[in-house]
Amino acid sequence: MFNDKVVPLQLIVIIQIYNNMKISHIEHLGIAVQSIEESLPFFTDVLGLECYATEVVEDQKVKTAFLKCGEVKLELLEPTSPESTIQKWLDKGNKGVHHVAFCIEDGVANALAEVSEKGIRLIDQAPRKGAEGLNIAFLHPKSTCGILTELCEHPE
Ligand code: CMX
Repeated sequence: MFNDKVVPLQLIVIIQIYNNMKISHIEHLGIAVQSIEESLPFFTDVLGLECYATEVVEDQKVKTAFLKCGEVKLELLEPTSPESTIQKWLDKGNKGVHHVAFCIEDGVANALAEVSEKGIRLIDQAPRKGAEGLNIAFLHPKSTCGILTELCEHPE
């Protein structure tokens, strides 16, 4: 039988184990655009941000352009195919912020196991490679307050 002082301490330890995931910052905001070429001048010429890289992510059927805004990046996403999830999202009349990506300090795989345990619907069952070589995994917006959520980590 635990006494009054020991029980709360044990509860704290259990809560800390259960809330293991550590988010250091928002890694990037994914912004869907029909054309990077047409959209980029707003971000560079009006907001004064620097586009430091572009990359085609074949398996996601997107072309990306990255801009730095302090510690947070903006990732412009242009569909490269009618089958792209981005094209489908745009075709439904959506545009602008498409997803929010959080940087996980202690492993996307651990975070996936933890959020899955908490009832969150996973899109990716395991981390995979994303743009800029990050390990990434998406959570379904239907279980994340309507926000398509990406967990990511820099590879070791
Ligand atoms: N934000 C919020 N809700 C979204 C969404 C988004 N970006 N995309 C889709 N949804 C919602 C839809 O509105 C829809 O809701 P309703 O049923 O109420 O209408 C529901 O999710 C299902 O959407 P859908 O149009 O039927 O699309 P799918 O189920 O085929 O796909 C999703 C949705 C999120 C599973 C798919 O887009 C996905 O797997 N996304 C992760 C990968 C990705 O986005 N890749 C592109 C970026 C790559 C990169 O950053 O490198």
